[in-house]
Amino acid sequence: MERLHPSRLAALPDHVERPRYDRGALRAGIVHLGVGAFQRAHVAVVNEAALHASGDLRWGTIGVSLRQADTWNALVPQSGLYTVAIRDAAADGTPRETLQVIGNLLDVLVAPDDPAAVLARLADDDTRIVSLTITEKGYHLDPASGALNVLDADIAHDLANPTAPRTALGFIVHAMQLRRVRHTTPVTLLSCDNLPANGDTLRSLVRAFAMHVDPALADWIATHCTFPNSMLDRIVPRTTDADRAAVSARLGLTDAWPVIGEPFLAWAVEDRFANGRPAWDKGGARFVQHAEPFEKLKLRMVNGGHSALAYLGAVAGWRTVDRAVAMPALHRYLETMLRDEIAPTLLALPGLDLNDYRTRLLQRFANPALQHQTHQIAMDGSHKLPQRLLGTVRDRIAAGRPYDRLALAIAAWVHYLRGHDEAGAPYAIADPLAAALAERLAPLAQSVHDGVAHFSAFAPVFGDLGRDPRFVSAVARHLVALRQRGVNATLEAQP
Ligand code: CS2
Repeated sequence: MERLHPSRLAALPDHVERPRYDRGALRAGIVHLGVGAFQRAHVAVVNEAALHASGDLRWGTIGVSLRQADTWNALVPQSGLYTVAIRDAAADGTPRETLQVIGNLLDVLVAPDDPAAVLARLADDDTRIVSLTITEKGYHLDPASGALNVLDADIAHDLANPTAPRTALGFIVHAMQLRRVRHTTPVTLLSCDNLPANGDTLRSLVRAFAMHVDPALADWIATHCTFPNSMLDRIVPRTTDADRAAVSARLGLTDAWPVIGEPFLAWAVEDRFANGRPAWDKGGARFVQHAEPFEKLKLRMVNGGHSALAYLGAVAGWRTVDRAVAMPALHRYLETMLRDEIAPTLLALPGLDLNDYRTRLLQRFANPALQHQTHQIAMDGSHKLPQRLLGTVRDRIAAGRPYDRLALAIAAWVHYLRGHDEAGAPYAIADPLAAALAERLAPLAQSVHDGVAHFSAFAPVFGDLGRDPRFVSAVARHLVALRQRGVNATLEAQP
């Protein structure tokens, strides 16, 4: 089969959507750091719709891979084209899929191979928006406080190496220095990651880093850059070789790296752009004044629900999200936790019916066409749990309300960290703090209660929550149940 390529678009089957704008005239107004599956199945899809609807050709994207050349290898021979496959199942279970070839990714840069090219791009006058999907751990922050981790080896490296940084923060700050000395135009720095107040967080991390470089630079950034907060939502599982083969067969052309997503898409972004923006509202985004209520809703319901389900499911051997949520005891547990413990902590959003939102969310999790792996969601728990579950627990404690099911989800994380499922099958713990977590877990061998107390005294993740004896007891009680009775029986015993 021939490769997907601009010269072969006419050969695609009619049902495949494709770029209808003049790709040759597209300028690169956006540089996206972390050009992974999520950006390609979400941000780029919205951007594509905006290009079609507005015809404003300033908003092509240069993608940057911060670590590996795999995206470059796959997409450069395709001149940046790739397919988004949106999948679900009809009411009778028949799988459905729509395919769209996306054209707004103009090039991919691999940061470790050519950091100078990335810096030059970020400093270019054409670059009006720098967006990021670098995952939680990509921010090199202390997960509980959100402060820059100045002890981090990569951050230390980047402070000392302005021409060859490794981290997104290093690239951004050193590129802003170039913009400053060249009097380049203002730029929007847009975090699209699952962090609370992601824009404010990015701003304070950039500022902390810039202060180490040059306080005058920190001031320049404060006056020339904006950092809108945003909430993005779409479930995007990792692409498998079977996905590549199936999508390529339907295209009649080989796509080395299509991305898979669910039909649902949401994006609420604060309308504070320093130097223009695409008409993303034409593609399903919503420009808002304050993103916080949207973000809390999403981080706590979608991601909190996901993480709870992922740890319980992975330990029980339920490998995919749809399989796990089909287990009656887990479904009931999740529904109750979302309704009774999470929803009451959310901020009011006019027009939002939380019951509908929850029902829809459980349907999204049940999508059988995604095959979303519980182990994929389970990774990096130390950087996810603070905003997904622990903040909710804190709010429940402050309100004097029960949080028993949330405590069970946290116990499931601790249980997951033992590194094998209930059938004894081992798995690796993928987490930047894995070594520290393992050390913290050691006392569990002697006493569950003392072990959980020691574990939850780990301030980078738990902040001061570990000092609450009732929290410690609740997590310990659930952990004993999970160890002794297993996941399913523990869930079945939930009131
Ligand atoms: C998931 C998210 O992998 C994970 O941790 O919870 O990627 C989730 O699928 C998205 O945030 C949904 O918008």
